[in-house]
Amino acid sequence: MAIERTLSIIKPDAVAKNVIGQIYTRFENAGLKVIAARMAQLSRTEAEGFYAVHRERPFFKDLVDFMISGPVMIQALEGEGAIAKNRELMGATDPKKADKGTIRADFADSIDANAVHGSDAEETAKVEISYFFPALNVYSR
Ligand code: IDP
Repeated sequence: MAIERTLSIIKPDAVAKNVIGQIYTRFENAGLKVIAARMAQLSRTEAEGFYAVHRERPFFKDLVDFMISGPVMIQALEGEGAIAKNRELMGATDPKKADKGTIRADFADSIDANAVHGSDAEETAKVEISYFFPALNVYSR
Protein backbone atom coordinates (compact mmCIF):
# COMPACT_ATOMS: atom_id res chain seq x y z
CA MET A 1 0.00 0.00 0.00
CA ALA A 2 1.22 3.50 -0.78
CA ILE A 3 2.55 5.93 1.80
CA GLU A 4 -0.08 8.65 2.15
CA ARG A 5 -0.68 11.79 4.14
CA THR A 6 -3.95 12.81 5.74
CA LEU A 7 -5.24 15.71 7.81
CA SER A 8 -6.58 15.01 11.28
CA ILE A 9 -8.24 17.43 13.68
CA ILE A 10 -8.91 16.67 17.33
CA LYS A 11 -12.11 18.71 17.79
CA PRO A 12 -12.94 21.01 20.75
CA ASP A 13 -14.88 18.32 22.66
CA ALA A 14 -11.94 15.90 22.71
CA VAL A 15 -9.42 18.65 23.51
CA ALA A 16 -11.67 19.68 26.44
CA LYS A 17 -11.74 16.05 27.63
CA ASN A 18 -7.92 16.08 27.76
CA VAL A 19 -7.52 13.03 25.49
CA ILE A 20 -5.06 14.43 22.90
CA GLY A 21 -2.39 12.01 24.13
CA GLN A 22 -4.71 9.01 24.07
CA ILE A 23 -5.69 9.81 20.49
CA TYR A 24 -2.05 10.31 19.44
CA THR A 25 -1.23 6.90 20.96
CA ARG A 26 -3.84 5.34 18.68
CA PHE A 27 -2.24 6.99 15.64
CA GLU A 28 1.21 5.76 16.71
CA ASN A 29 0.04 2.21 17.46
CA ALA A 30 -1.52 2.07 13.98
CA GLY A 31 1.79 3.08 12.36
CA LEU A 32 0.77 6.68 11.59
CA LYS A 33 3.43 9.35 12.14
CA VAL A 34 2.61 12.91 13.17
CA ILE A 35 4.55 14.98 10.60
CA ALA A 36 3.07 18.40 11.46
CA ALA A 37 1.00 19.62 14.38
CA ARG A 38 -0.38 22.78 15.88
CA MET A 39 -3.03 23.76 18.39
CA ALA A 40 -5.31 26.55 17.23
CA GLN A 41 -8.41 28.49 18.10
CA LEU A 42 -10.06 28.66 14.67
CA SER A 43 -11.75 31.86 13.58
CA ARG A 44 -15.23 31.63 12.06
CA THR A 45 -13.75 32.46 8.65
CA GLU A 46 -11.14 29.69 8.93
CA ALA A 47 -13.71 27.09 10.01
CA GLU A 48 -16.16 28.14 7.27
CA GLY A 49 -13.38 27.91 4.69
CA PHE A 50 -12.30 24.49 5.89
CA TYR A 51 -15.85 23.11 5.74
CA ALA A 52 -16.83 25.01 2.55
CA VAL A 53 -18.04 21.76 0.89
CA HIS A 54 -20.75 21.54 3.57
CA ARG A 55 -21.88 25.18 3.18
CA GLU A 56 -25.35 24.22 1.88
CA ARG A 57 -25.97 21.48 4.46
CA PRO A 58 -28.53 22.16 7.24
CA PHE A 59 -25.93 21.44 9.94
CA PHE A 60 -23.30 23.88 8.56
CA LYS A 61 -23.83 26.68 11.12
CA ASP A 62 -23.89 24.25 14.07
CA LEU A 63 -20.74 22.59 12.74
CA VAL A 64 -18.88 25.90 12.45
CA ASP A 65 -20.14 27.11 15.86
CA PHE A 66 -18.89 23.88 17.39
CA MET A 67 -15.49 23.98 15.66
CA ILE A 68 -14.82 27.48 17.03
CA SER A 69 -16.15 26.73 20.54
CA GLY A 70 -12.64 25.96 21.85
CA PRO A 71 -9.13 25.08 20.75
CA VAL A 72 -8.51 22.24 18.31
CA MET A 73 -5.38 20.15 17.72
CA ILE A 74 -4.52 19.88 14.03
CA GLN A 75 -2.08 17.32 12.64
CA ALA A 76 -0.90 15.86 9.38
CA LEU A 77 -0.39 12.09 9.60
CA GLU A 78 1.77 9.98 7.32
CA GLY A 79 1.87 6.23 6.80
CA GLU A 80 0.79 3.30 4.66
CA GLY A 81 -2.78 3.87 3.55
CA ALA A 82 -2.98 6.73 6.05
CA ILE A 83 -6.31 8.13 4.78
CA ALA A 84 -8.31 4.89 5.17
CA LYS A 85 -6.39 3.85 8.28
CA ASN A 86 -7.25 7.12 10.05
CA ARG A 87 -10.92 6.81 9.01
CA GLU A 88 -10.90 3.29 10.44
CA LEU A 89 -9.44 4.51 13.75
CA MET A 90 -12.04 7.33 13.86
CA GLY A 91 -15.18 5.20 13.33
CA ALA A 92 -18.51 6.31 11.87
CA THR A 93 -19.53 10.01 11.85
CA ASP A 94 -22.33 9.25 14.35
CA PRO A 95 -20.66 7.81 17.47
CA LYS A 96 -23.78 5.72 18.15
CA LYS A 97 -22.99 3.86 14.93
CA ALA A 98 -19.20 3.74 15.41
CA ASP A 99 -17.54 0.35 15.93
CA LYS A 100 -16.40 -0.54 19.43
CA GLY A 101 -12.84 0.56 20.13
CA THR A 102 -12.85 3.44 17.63
CA ILE A 103 -12.00 7.00 18.68
CA ARG A 104 -15.58 8.20 18.18
CA ALA A 105 -17.10 5.23 20.05
CA ASP A 106 -14.78 5.86 22.98
CA PHE A 107 -14.56 9.67 23.12
CA ALA A 108 -17.44 11.27 21.16
CA ASP A 109 -20.79 12.33 22.59
CA SER A 110 -22.90 13.09 19.51
CA ILE A 111 -22.82 13.52 15.73
CA ASP A 112 -21.99 17.23 16.30
CA ALA A 113 -19.37 16.72 19.01
CA ASN A 114 -17.69 13.72 17.42
CA ALA A 115 -14.09 14.14 18.62
CA VAL A 116 -12.13 14.01 15.36
CA HIS A 117 -11.96 15.00 11.71
CA GLY A 118 -10.10 13.00 9.07
CA SER A 119 -9.67 13.59 5.34
CA ASP A 120 -11.81 11.24 3.25
CA ALA A 121 -9.78 11.01 0.01
CA GLU A 122 -6.35 11.74 -1.48
CA GLU A 123 -7.41 15.00 -3.13
CA THR A 124 -9.16 16.38 -0.04
CA ALA A 125 -6.19 15.34 2.11
CA LYS A 126 -3.88 17.42 -0.08
CA VAL A 127 -6.14 20.48 0.03
CA GLU A 128 -6.80 20.14 3.79
CA ILE A 129 -3.12 19.71 4.72
CA SER A 130 -2.11 22.77 2.74
CA TYR A 131 -5.03 24.70 4.28
CA PHE A 132 -3.42 24.41 7.72
CA PHE A 133 0.28 23.70 7.02
CA PRO A 134 2.58 25.46 4.59
CA ALA A 135 4.84 22.82 2.97
CA LEU A 136 7.93 23.96 4.86
CA ASN A 137 6.36 23.02 8.20
CA VAL A 138 5.90 19.32 7.37
CA TYR A 139 8.52 16.97 8.87
CA SER A 140 8.46 13.70 6.95
CA ARG A 141 10.86 10.96 8.13
P1 IDP B 1 -16.91 12.93 8.68
O1 IDP B 1 -16.40 13.91 9.69
O2 IDP B 1 -17.17 11.57 9.30
O3 IDP B 1 -16.09 12.86 7.44
P2 IDP B 1 -18.85 14.49 7.14
O4 IDP B 1 -20.05 13.89 6.47
O5 IDP B 1 -17.71 14.95 6.28
O6 IDP B 1 -18.37 13.44 8.25
O7 IDP B 1 -19.38 15.72 8.00
C1 IDP B 1 -18.50 16.64 8.59
C2 IDP B 1 -18.92 16.89 10.01
O8 IDP B 1 -20.20 17.53 10.03
C3 IDP B 1 -19.12 15.61 10.86
O9 IDP B 1 -17.93 15.15 11.44
C4 IDP B 1 -20.09 16.08 11.90
O10 IDP B 1 -19.43 16.75 12.98
C5 IDP B 1 -20.94 17.07 11.15
N1 IDP B 1 -22.16 16.41 10.66
C6 IDP B 1 -22.28 15.58 9.63
N2 IDP B 1 -23.56 15.16 9.45
C7 IDP B 1 -24.24 15.77 10.43
C8 IDP B 1 -25.63 15.74 10.79
O11 IDP B 1 -26.46 15.09 10.17
N3 IDP B 1 -25.95 16.52 11.85
C9 IDP B 1 -25.05 17.26 12.55
N4 IDP B 1 -23.73 17.30 12.23
C10 IDP B 1 -23.34 16.56 11.19
